[in-house]
Amino acid sequence: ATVQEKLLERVFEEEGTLTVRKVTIVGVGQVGMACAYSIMQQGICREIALVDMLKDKLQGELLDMQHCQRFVKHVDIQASTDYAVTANSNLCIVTAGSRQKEGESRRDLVQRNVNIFKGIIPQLVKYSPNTILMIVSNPVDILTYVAWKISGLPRERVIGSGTNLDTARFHFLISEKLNVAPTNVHGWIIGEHGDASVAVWSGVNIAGVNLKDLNPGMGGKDDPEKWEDIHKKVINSAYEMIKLKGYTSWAIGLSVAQMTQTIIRNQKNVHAISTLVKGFHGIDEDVFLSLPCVLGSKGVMYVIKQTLDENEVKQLQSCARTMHEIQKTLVF
Ligand code: 6V0
Repeated sequence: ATVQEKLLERVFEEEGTLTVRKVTIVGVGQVGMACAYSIMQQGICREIALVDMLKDKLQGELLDMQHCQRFVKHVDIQASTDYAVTANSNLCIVTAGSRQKEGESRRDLVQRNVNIFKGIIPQLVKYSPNTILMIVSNPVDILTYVAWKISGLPRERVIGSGTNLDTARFHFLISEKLNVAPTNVHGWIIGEHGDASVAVWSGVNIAGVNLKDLNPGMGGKDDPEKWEDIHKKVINSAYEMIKLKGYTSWAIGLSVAQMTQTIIRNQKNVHAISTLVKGFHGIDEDVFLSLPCVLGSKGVMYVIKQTLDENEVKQLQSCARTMHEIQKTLVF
Protein backbone atom coordinates (compact mmCIF):
# COMPACT_ATOMS: atom_id res chain seq x y z
CA ALA A 1 0.00 0.00 0.00
CA THR A 2 1.15 3.55 -0.66
CA VAL A 3 1.54 6.14 2.09
CA GLN A 4 -1.64 7.76 0.85
CA GLU A 5 -3.54 4.49 1.23
CA LYS A 6 -2.09 3.89 4.68
CA LEU A 7 -2.94 7.43 5.82
CA LEU A 8 -6.36 8.03 4.30
CA GLU A 9 -9.47 5.84 4.39
CA ARG A 10 -11.70 6.59 1.41
CA VAL A 11 -15.33 7.28 2.29
CA PHE A 12 -16.70 7.75 -1.25
CA GLU A 13 -15.44 7.94 -4.84
CA GLU A 14 -15.18 11.50 -6.17
CA GLU A 15 -17.20 12.06 -9.31
CA GLY A 16 -15.58 14.26 -11.90
CA THR A 17 -18.57 16.15 -13.21
CA LEU A 18 -19.81 18.37 -10.41
CA THR A 19 -18.32 21.80 -11.09
CA VAL A 20 -18.92 24.78 -8.93
CA ARG A 21 -17.53 28.25 -9.31
CA LYS A 22 -15.06 27.72 -12.11
CA VAL A 23 -13.37 30.53 -14.00
CA THR A 24 -11.37 30.14 -17.22
CA ILE A 25 -8.80 32.66 -18.36
CA VAL A 26 -7.59 32.55 -21.95
CA GLY A 27 -4.24 34.25 -22.51
CA VAL A 28 -1.61 34.05 -19.79
CA GLY A 29 0.19 37.27 -20.70
CA GLN A 30 0.53 40.29 -18.44
CA VAL A 31 -3.20 40.93 -18.28
CA GLY A 32 -4.37 37.31 -18.04
CA MET A 33 -2.00 36.56 -15.17
CA ALA A 34 -2.89 39.76 -13.29
CA CYS A 35 -6.54 38.65 -13.55
CA ALA A 36 -5.72 35.08 -12.49
CA TYR A 37 -3.60 36.23 -9.57
CA SER A 38 -6.20 38.71 -8.30
CA ILE A 39 -9.02 36.17 -8.58
CA MET A 40 -6.99 33.48 -6.83
CA GLN A 41 -5.72 35.79 -4.10
CA GLN A 42 -9.22 36.96 -3.25
CA GLY A 43 -10.58 33.41 -3.02
CA ILE A 44 -13.41 34.18 -5.43
CA CYS A 45 -13.80 30.78 -7.08
CA ARG A 46 -12.98 27.11 -6.52
CA GLU A 47 -11.34 26.34 -9.86
CA ILE A 48 -9.27 28.32 -12.33
CA ALA A 49 -8.41 27.00 -15.80
CA LEU A 50 -5.69 28.73 -17.81
CA VAL A 51 -5.37 28.42 -21.58
CA ASP A 52 -2.78 29.82 -23.97
CA MET A 53 -1.01 28.58 -27.07
CA LEU A 54 2.45 28.89 -25.49
CA LYS A 55 2.88 25.54 -23.74
CA ASP A 56 6.01 26.37 -21.73
CA LYS A 57 4.78 29.76 -20.55
CA LEU A 58 1.52 28.11 -19.49
CA GLN A 59 3.35 25.41 -17.54
CA GLY A 60 5.61 27.99 -15.86
CA GLU A 61 2.67 30.14 -14.78
CA LEU A 62 0.79 27.04 -13.58
CA LEU A 63 3.67 26.04 -11.30
CA ASP A 64 4.00 29.55 -9.91
CA MET A 65 0.27 29.72 -9.18
CA GLN A 66 0.30 26.27 -7.59
CA HIS A 67 3.11 27.33 -5.28
CA CYS A 68 0.86 30.17 -4.07
CA GLN A 69 -1.65 27.65 -2.75
CA ARG A 70 0.01 27.37 0.65
CA PHE A 71 -0.70 31.07 1.20
CA VAL A 72 -4.28 31.50 -0.07
CA LYS A 73 -7.67 29.86 0.26
CA HIS A 74 -7.20 26.72 -1.79
CA VAL A 75 -8.13 26.97 -5.46
CA ASP A 76 -7.70 24.14 -7.99
CA ILE A 77 -5.64 25.44 -10.87
CA GLN A 78 -5.27 23.70 -14.20
CA ALA A 79 -3.57 24.81 -17.38
CA SER A 80 -3.56 23.45 -20.90
CA THR A 81 -3.41 24.36 -24.55
CA ASP A 82 -6.44 22.06 -24.93
CA TYR A 83 -9.80 23.72 -24.27
CA ALA A 84 -11.13 20.55 -22.65
CA VAL A 85 -9.57 21.93 -19.46
CA THR A 86 -12.16 24.75 -19.47
CA ALA A 87 -15.20 22.44 -19.37
CA ASN A 88 -18.15 23.63 -17.26
CA SER A 89 -16.84 27.11 -16.50
CA ASN A 90 -19.27 29.64 -15.05
CA LEU A 91 -17.21 32.46 -16.50
CA CYS A 92 -14.63 32.58 -19.31
CA ILE A 93 -12.38 35.63 -19.42
CA VAL A 94 -10.59 36.30 -22.70
CA THR A 95 -7.34 38.29 -22.54
CA ALA A 96 -5.59 36.63 -25.50
CA GLY A 97 -4.29 38.62 -28.40
CA SER A 98 -2.04 41.44 -29.48
CA ARG A 99 -1.55 44.46 -27.30
CA GLN A 100 -0.79 48.02 -28.37
CA LYS A 101 2.77 48.93 -29.19
CA GLU A 102 3.91 52.47 -28.54
CA GLY A 103 1.99 54.78 -30.86
CA GLU A 104 -0.77 52.27 -31.64
CA SER A 105 -4.37 52.83 -30.61
CA ARG A 106 -6.63 50.07 -29.31
CA ARG A 107 -8.61 50.17 -32.54
CA ASP A 108 -5.43 49.41 -34.57
CA LEU A 109 -5.48 45.89 -33.12
CA VAL A 110 -8.92 45.01 -34.32
CA GLN A 111 -8.62 42.59 -37.27
CA ARG A 112 -5.59 40.85 -35.73
CA ASN A 113 -7.57 40.06 -32.59
CA VAL A 114 -10.75 39.18 -34.47
CA ASN A 115 -8.76 36.44 -36.24
CA ILE A 116 -7.58 35.12 -32.88
CA PHE A 117 -11.16 35.20 -31.51
CA LYS A 118 -12.38 33.02 -34.41
CA GLY A 119 -10.28 30.22 -32.91
CA ILE A 120 -11.01 30.84 -29.24
CA ILE A 121 -14.71 31.65 -28.82
CA PRO A 122 -16.23 28.49 -30.40
CA GLN A 123 -13.99 26.33 -28.22
CA LEU A 124 -15.11 28.07 -25.04
CA VAL A 125 -18.79 27.75 -25.90
CA LYS A 126 -18.36 24.11 -26.93
CA TYR A 127 -17.02 23.15 -23.50
CA SER A 128 -19.13 25.55 -21.41
CA PRO A 129 -22.43 26.21 -23.18
CA ASN A 130 -23.83 27.93 -20.08
CA THR A 131 -20.84 30.21 -19.53
CA ILE A 132 -20.71 33.97 -19.33
CA LEU A 133 -18.00 35.42 -21.61
CA MET A 134 -16.04 38.41 -20.36
CA ILE A 135 -13.86 39.99 -23.03
CA VAL A 136 -10.79 41.97 -22.01
CA SER A 137 -8.66 41.95 -25.20
CA ASN A 138 -8.65 45.23 -27.11
CA PRO A 139 -10.37 46.97 -28.71
CA VAL A 140 -12.65 45.54 -26.05
CA ASP A 141 -16.02 46.95 -27.18
CA ILE A 142 -15.71 45.75 -30.76
CA LEU A 143 -14.30 42.39 -29.71
CA THR A 144 -17.22 41.91 -27.32
CA TYR A 145 -19.56 42.45 -30.26
CA VAL A 146 -17.52 39.93 -32.28
CA ALA A 147 -17.59 37.40 -29.42
CA TRP A 148 -21.37 37.86 -29.14
CA LYS A 149 -21.79 37.19 -32.86
CA ILE A 150 -19.42 34.22 -33.00
CA SER A 151 -20.70 32.60 -29.79
CA GLY A 152 -24.43 32.84 -30.47
CA LEU A 153 -24.90 33.38 -26.71
CA PRO A 154 -27.67 35.67 -25.45
CA ARG A 155 -26.69 39.33 -24.96
CA GLU A 156 -26.76 39.12 -21.16
CA ARG A 157 -24.01 36.49 -21.17
CA VAL A 158 -21.46 38.35 -23.32
CA ILE A 159 -19.84 41.34 -21.67
CA GLY A 160 -16.67 43.40 -22.04
CA SER A 161 -14.54 44.63 -19.15
CA GLY A 162 -15.31 48.04 -20.62
CA THR A 163 -14.96 51.25 -18.65
CA ASN A 164 -14.99 49.67 -15.18
CA LEU A 165 -11.24 50.36 -15.25
CA ASP A 166 -11.56 53.87 -16.73
CA THR A 167 -14.11 54.64 -14.01
CA ALA A 168 -11.67 53.46 -11.33
CA ARG A 169 -8.94 55.68 -12.79
CA PHE A 170 -11.42 58.58 -12.82
CA HIS A 171 -12.26 58.03 -9.14
CA PHE A 172 -8.59 57.88 -8.24
CA LEU A 173 -7.72 61.14 -10.00
CA ILE A 174 -10.70 62.98 -8.50
CA SER A 175 -9.81 61.59 -5.09
CA GLU A 176 -6.32 63.07 -5.41
CA LYS A 177 -7.67 66.49 -6.39
CA LEU A 178 -10.16 66.55 -3.49
CA ASN A 179 -8.25 64.57 -0.86
CA VAL A 180 -11.14 62.13 -0.40
CA ALA A 181 -10.79 58.33 -0.75
CA PRO A 182 -11.48 56.91 -4.25
CA THR A 183 -14.21 54.62 -2.89
CA ASN A 184 -16.18 57.72 -1.82
CA VAL A 185 -16.03 59.37 -5.22
CA HIS A 186 -19.14 58.62 -7.28
CA GLY A 187 -19.10 59.17 -11.00
CA TRP A 188 -18.97 57.22 -14.20
CA ILE A 189 -16.97 56.89 -17.37
CA ILE A 190 -19.16 55.25 -20.00
CA GLY A 191 -19.04 54.54 -23.73
CA GLU A 192 -15.88 53.25 -25.37
CA HIS A 193 -13.00 51.88 -23.34
CA GLY A 194 -10.49 54.15 -24.93
CA ASP A 195 -10.09 57.41 -26.71
CA ALA A 196 -13.80 58.21 -27.12
CA SER A 197 -14.93 57.43 -23.58
CA VAL A 198 -17.54 59.74 -22.05
CA ALA A 199 -17.09 61.27 -18.59
CA VAL A 200 -20.51 61.77 -17.03
CA TRP A 201 -19.69 65.07 -15.33
CA SER A 202 -23.39 65.73 -14.80
CA GLY A 203 -23.50 62.98 -12.15
CA VAL A 204 -20.17 63.27 -10.30
CA ASN A 205 -20.85 63.57 -6.60
CA ILE A 206 -19.37 63.14 -3.13
CA ALA A 207 -21.89 62.14 -0.46
CA GLY A 208 -24.71 63.24 -2.73
CA VAL A 209 -23.23 66.70 -3.35
CA ASN A 210 -23.22 67.15 -7.10
CA LEU A 211 -19.91 68.75 -8.04
CA LYS A 212 -21.40 70.36 -11.13
CA ASP A 213 -23.76 72.32 -8.86
CA LEU A 214 -20.64 73.77 -7.21
CA ASN A 215 -18.88 74.44 -10.51
CA PRO A 216 -21.29 74.59 -13.48
CA GLY A 217 -18.36 74.72 -15.94
CA MET A 218 -16.99 71.38 -14.72
CA GLY A 219 -15.80 69.15 -17.57
CA GLY A 220 -16.09 71.96 -20.11
CA LYS A 221 -13.41 73.96 -21.93
CA ASP A 222 -13.92 77.22 -19.97
CA ASP A 223 -13.60 75.73 -16.50
CA PRO A 224 -10.90 77.70 -14.60
CA GLU A 225 -10.23 74.61 -12.45
CA LYS A 226 -9.65 72.48 -15.57
CA TRP A 227 -11.47 69.36 -14.34
CA GLU A 228 -11.55 68.17 -17.92
CA ASP A 229 -7.82 67.40 -17.58
CA ILE A 230 -8.80 64.50 -15.33
CA HIS A 231 -10.74 62.86 -18.14
CA LYS A 232 -7.83 63.52 -20.51
CA LYS A 233 -5.52 61.78 -18.03
CA VAL A 234 -7.89 58.79 -17.87
CA ILE A 235 -7.75 58.53 -21.66
CA ASN A 236 -3.98 58.92 -21.78
CA SER A 237 -3.17 56.62 -18.90
CA ALA A 238 -2.81 53.42 -20.94
CA TYR A 239 -0.60 55.21 -23.48
CA GLU A 240 1.53 56.59 -20.68
CA MET A 241 1.99 53.20 -19.00
CA ILE A 242 2.73 51.46 -22.31
CA LYS A 243 5.44 54.04 -22.92
CA LEU A 244 6.84 53.62 -19.41
CA LYS A 245 6.46 49.89 -18.66
CA GLY A 246 5.32 48.37 -21.95
CA TYR A 247 1.87 47.18 -20.85
CA THR A 248 -0.77 47.65 -18.16
CA SER A 249 -1.66 44.88 -15.77
CA TRP A 250 -2.39 45.29 -12.05
CA ALA A 251 -5.41 47.58 -12.22
CA ILE A 252 -7.11 45.65 -15.04
CA GLY A 253 -6.48 42.48 -13.01
CA LEU A 254 -8.30 43.91 -9.98
CA SER A 255 -11.05 45.40 -12.12
CA VAL A 256 -11.74 42.00 -13.69
CA ALA A 257 -11.54 40.28 -10.29
CA GLN A 258 -14.12 42.70 -8.87
CA MET A 259 -16.57 41.89 -11.68
CA THR A 260 -15.78 38.18 -11.42
CA GLN A 261 -16.72 38.27 -7.75
CA THR A 262 -20.02 40.00 -8.56
CA ILE A 263 -20.84 37.28 -11.11
CA ILE A 264 -19.66 34.24 -9.18
CA ARG A 265 -21.39 35.35 -5.96
CA ASN A 266 -24.48 36.79 -7.69
CA GLN A 267 -23.92 40.11 -5.90
CA LYS A 268 -25.87 42.45 -8.19
CA ASN A 269 -23.26 45.20 -7.98
CA VAL A 270 -23.36 47.92 -10.61
CA HIS A 271 -20.35 48.02 -12.96
CA ALA A 272 -19.62 49.99 -16.10
CA ILE A 273 -19.34 47.11 -18.54
CA SER A 274 -19.58 46.78 -22.27
CA THR A 275 -23.03 45.55 -23.24
CA LEU A 276 -25.34 45.70 -26.26
CA VAL A 277 -26.50 49.33 -26.16
CA LYS A 278 -29.01 49.32 -28.99
CA GLY A 279 -32.14 51.04 -27.72
CA PHE A 280 -30.39 53.11 -25.03
CA HIS A 281 -29.78 56.86 -25.33
CA GLY A 282 -31.10 56.93 -28.88
CA ILE A 283 -28.50 54.46 -30.20
CA ASP A 284 -29.91 52.25 -32.93
CA GLU A 285 -26.83 50.29 -34.05
CA ASP A 286 -25.90 46.78 -32.89
CA VAL A 287 -22.84 47.93 -30.93
CA PHE A 288 -21.36 47.25 -27.53
CA LEU A 289 -20.39 50.15 -25.27
CA SER A 290 -20.18 50.55 -21.52
CA LEU A 291 -23.15 51.61 -19.45
CA PRO A 292 -23.66 50.97 -15.74
CA CYS A 293 -25.16 47.47 -15.45
CA VAL A 294 -26.44 45.33 -12.59
CA LEU A 295 -24.46 42.08 -12.79
CA GLY A 296 -25.39 38.70 -11.36
CA SER A 297 -24.60 35.03 -11.83
CA LYS A 298 -26.54 34.89 -15.09
CA GLY A 299 -24.89 37.98 -16.53
CA VAL A 300 -26.33 41.45 -17.11
CA MET A 301 -29.60 41.73 -15.16
CA TYR A 302 -30.38 45.42 -15.77
CA VAL A 303 -28.92 48.39 -17.59
CA ILE A 304 -29.17 51.58 -15.55
CA LYS A 305 -31.02 54.32 -17.42
CA GLN A 306 -28.76 57.20 -16.46
CA THR A 307 -29.93 60.76 -16.81
CA LEU A 308 -27.33 62.18 -19.18
CA ASP A 309 -27.09 65.72 -20.50
CA GLU A 310 -27.41 66.50 -24.20
CA ASN A 311 -23.68 66.67 -24.81
CA GLU A 312 -23.05 63.30 -23.11
CA VAL A 313 -25.75 61.64 -25.24
CA LYS A 314 -24.26 63.17 -28.40
CA GLN A 315 -20.81 61.81 -27.58
CA LEU A 316 -22.25 58.32 -26.99
CA GLN A 317 -24.20 58.35 -30.23
CA SER A 318 -21.23 59.53 -32.26
CA CYS A 319 -19.05 56.80 -30.74
CA ALA A 320 -21.72 54.18 -31.53
CA ARG A 321 -21.70 55.27 -35.19
CA THR A 322 -17.90 54.99 -35.39
CA MET A 323 -17.97 51.52 -33.81
CA HIS A 324 -20.61 50.46 -36.28
CA GLU A 325 -18.49 51.67 -39.22
CA ILE A 326 -15.47 49.72 -37.95
CA GLN A 327 -17.59 46.59 -37.42
CA LYS A 328 -18.75 46.70 -41.03
CA THR A 329 -15.14 46.33 -42.23
CA LEU A 330 -14.41 43.24 -40.13
CA VAL A 331 -14.15 39.76 -41.58
CA PHE A 332 -15.22 36.92 -39.28
P1 6V0 B 1 0.53 39.74 -23.73
O1 6V0 B 1 1.34 39.85 -22.48
O2 6V0 B 1 1.21 39.79 -25.04
O3 6V0 B 1 -0.35 38.40 -23.62
C1 6V0 B 1 -1.18 37.95 -24.62
C2 6V0 B 1 -1.26 36.44 -24.50
O4 6V0 B 1 -2.23 35.96 -25.44
C3 6V0 B 1 0.06 35.72 -24.80
O5 6V0 B 1 0.40 34.85 -23.74
C4 6V0 B 1 -0.25 34.94 -26.08
O6 6V0 B 1 0.45 33.72 -26.18
C5 6V0 B 1 -1.75 34.73 -25.93
N1 6V0 B 1 -2.40 34.39 -27.19
C6 6V0 B 1 -2.26 34.99 -28.39
N2 6V0 B 1 -3.00 34.36 -29.31
C7 6V0 B 1 -3.62 33.34 -28.68
C8 6V0 B 1 -4.52 32.32 -29.10
N3 6V0 B 1 -4.93 32.24 -30.36
N4 6V0 B 1 -4.95 31.44 -28.18
C9 6V0 B 1 -4.55 31.50 -26.90
N5 6V0 B 1 -3.71 32.45 -26.44
C10 6V0 B 1 -3.24 33.34 -27.32
O7 6V0 B 1 -0.58 40.91 -23.77
P2 6V0 B 1 -1.30 41.58 -22.50
O8 6V0 B 1 -1.64 40.51 -21.54
O9 6V0 B 1 -0.53 42.76 -22.06
O10 6V0 B 1 -2.64 42.13 -23.19
C11 6V0 B 1 -3.64 41.24 -23.63
C12 6V0 B 1 -4.80 42.01 -24.23
O11 6V0 B 1 -5.49 42.76 -23.22
C13 6V0 B 1 -4.40 43.03 -25.30
O12 6V0 B 1 -5.33 43.00 -26.36
C14 6V0 B 1 -4.49 44.35 -24.54
O13 6V0 B 1 -4.68 45.46 -25.41
C15 6V0 B 1 -5.69 44.08 -23.68
N6 6V0 B 1 -5.88 44.96 -22.52
C16 6V0 B 1 -7.14 45.29 -22.20
C17 6V0 B 1 -7.41 46.11 -21.12
C18 6V0 B 1 -8.82 46.48 -20.83
O14 6V0 B 1 -9.07 47.34 -19.97
N7 6V0 B 1 -9.79 45.90 -21.48
C19 6V0 B 1 -6.36 46.58 -20.31
C20 6V0 B 1 -5.08 46.21 -20.61
C21 6V0 B 1 -4.75 45.44 -21.77
